[in-house]
Amino acid sequence: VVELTTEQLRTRVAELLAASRARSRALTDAVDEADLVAQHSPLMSPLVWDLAHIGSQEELWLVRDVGGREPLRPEIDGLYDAFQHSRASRVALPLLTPHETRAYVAEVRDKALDALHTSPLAGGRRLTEHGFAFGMIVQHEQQHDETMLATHQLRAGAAVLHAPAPPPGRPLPAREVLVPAGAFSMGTSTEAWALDNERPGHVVDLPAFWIDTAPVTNGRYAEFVAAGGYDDPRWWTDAGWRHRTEAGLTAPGFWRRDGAGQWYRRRFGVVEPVPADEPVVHVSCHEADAYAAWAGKRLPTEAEWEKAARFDPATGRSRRFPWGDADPTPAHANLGQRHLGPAPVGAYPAGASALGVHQLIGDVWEWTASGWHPYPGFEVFPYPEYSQVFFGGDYRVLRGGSFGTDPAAIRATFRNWDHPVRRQIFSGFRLARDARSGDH
Ligand code: AVJ
Ligand code: FE
Repeated sequence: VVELTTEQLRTRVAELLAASRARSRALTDAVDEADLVAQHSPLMSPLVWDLAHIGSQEELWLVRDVGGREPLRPEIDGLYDAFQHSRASRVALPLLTPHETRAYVAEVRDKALDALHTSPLAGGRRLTEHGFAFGMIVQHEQQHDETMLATHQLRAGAAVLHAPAPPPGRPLPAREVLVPAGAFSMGTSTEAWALDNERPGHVVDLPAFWIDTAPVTNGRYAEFVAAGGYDDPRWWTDAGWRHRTEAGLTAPGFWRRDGAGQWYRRRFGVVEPVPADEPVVHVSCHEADAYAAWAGKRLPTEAEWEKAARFDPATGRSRRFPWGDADPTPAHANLGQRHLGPAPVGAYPAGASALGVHQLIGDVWEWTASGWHPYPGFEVFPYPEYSQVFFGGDYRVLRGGSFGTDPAAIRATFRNWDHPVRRQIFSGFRLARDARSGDH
């Protein structure tokens, strides 16, 4: 990790804040006023709520806390508190209009930049050490930008977002690799902007296991559908089968079959044939578990995922990213909404891990077998509502980020979580299996 001077750190933070705001603006300027305030799905907030909530969190942490300023509009705090109102109910609140929202977030940003230029980013409070509070707010805005992208996917009507196609796929040398038994370092105590749930770094000892070099593709997943996988309770957990039945699941989200049996998908307003070689996306954890059972494998635990991503057998060290310690570039991974979908398998050879596992970062969030729990030695920082209040709930961990995740909001230690029924997120999965003695 390169050490920056305070002035370099301020410049870097200002760039990242500007980039996240450009993304928020692109996602909200793409649609008209009626679309901004509409409820596109009961699972999602109106886009104008996300935008004002981004401003509200920035005001809370950067303007009031770090900057020590008085509230700009204290009367709106409750409207944009995610814990006070469910996503489905936000459309009925007396929200700021799109015009008021844009003025509010711009005013907050001015004051946040004042705070950036006056706050000591070293030798002061833990909250601002290495610019943590600013990094947290950059990540928060980017997380909501991914959520807004998911809202765009649920929105009916013609396409409003456009992006070039991802790079082409290439054959991989192997379908799975053996991860040797042994200890590795999981999580982090040194990554400056890592969130509380990624800490502290700790040693985890794992038996040997096999992991797929790529996420499960549409083509493979379609074989499970064609084999009657959705109608065979043998492959589903009890909770999964109940959900599959109640929700009437028959295929991944946004898939439709024509009279000739060809699968089509609707993505950001465009209908096209489902490409066989891209990672499957918009599957729930229950569907991932069912596919894995049908395929005779299982989902990796999050520890297995992280070891496959970070462990370098040549040095015994854990890397920041699969390819090494350098921040992601467009050659490493499909991130940052540069493309509006996952890339075909093999599209990012430069992003492979030391063990030869591809596309761990970007493309699709990967469901794991692990529930949402704190690491040993976990400490809340800086507030319990980010991670802690969800520990032990009905959640599964997802890893790696998607094409909709910004590089600033993903690391090989980053942990996401969601309910196992959810599939409006950009979720896919890869498979693992136990090693037997003698495997090599
Ligand atoms: C980490 C993606 C589960 O969106 O619910 C945003 C991130 N937390 N605002 C979410 C978050 C507060 C969070 N996830
Ligand atoms: Fe939030």
